[in-house]
Amino acid sequence: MVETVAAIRLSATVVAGFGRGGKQLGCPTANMCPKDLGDALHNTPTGIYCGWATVDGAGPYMAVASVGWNPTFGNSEKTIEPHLLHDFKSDFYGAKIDLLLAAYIRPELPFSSLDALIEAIQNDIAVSRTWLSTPEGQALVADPLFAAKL
Ligand code: ADP
Ligand code: RBF
Ligand code: MG
Repeated sequence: MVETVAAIRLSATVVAGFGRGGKQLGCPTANMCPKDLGDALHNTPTGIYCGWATVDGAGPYMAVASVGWNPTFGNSEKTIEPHLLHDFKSDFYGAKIDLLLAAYIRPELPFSSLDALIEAIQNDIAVSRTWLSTPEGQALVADPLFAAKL
């Protein structure tokens, strides 16, 4: 169902993307500032992953993230954009995200319709929630990335 990977730890502020996630796909993604990511942007293999994330230290919340070029839309820049499985009361552009990617779900695919992409994303969310709820998934909350910063 998922393939666990060596932990990938990423930290960056949230920047604006194309405004497509929430409006077109019903799935807002917090785009991580490419400059803050540095080498990690290029070193992280493309694909859909799940893990955990904090927003300005709040959380960790379950997360499912897209890493790559959004081939359905043919972006020219690689992005890392997590969707958090939490109901936020307002947007958090400018906040700091700490993201732990722990399991690989599937490659990014060029879908031929918006509906097909939306269906795949909903399945990714379900798969993520299931795996992150297992003892193995839950244990990741204790990762040093989320240790209180003094
Ligand atoms: P953009 O193209 O600017 O990234 P999106 O439609 O993907 O636009 O919306 C992303 C923004 O929505 C995030 O930057 C964040 O401020 C907000 N947001 C609200 N709820 C969530 C959530 N559950 N996960 C991720 N981002 C969220
Ligand atoms: N974009 C794609 O082009 N192909 C994909 O297979 C794909 N899978 C995604 C899976 C998840 C769970 C999420 C959150 C995003 C995915 N995206 C994918 C990225 C999506 O196109 C992007 O978030 C929006 O276009 C907004 O930037
Ligand atoms: Mg986004």
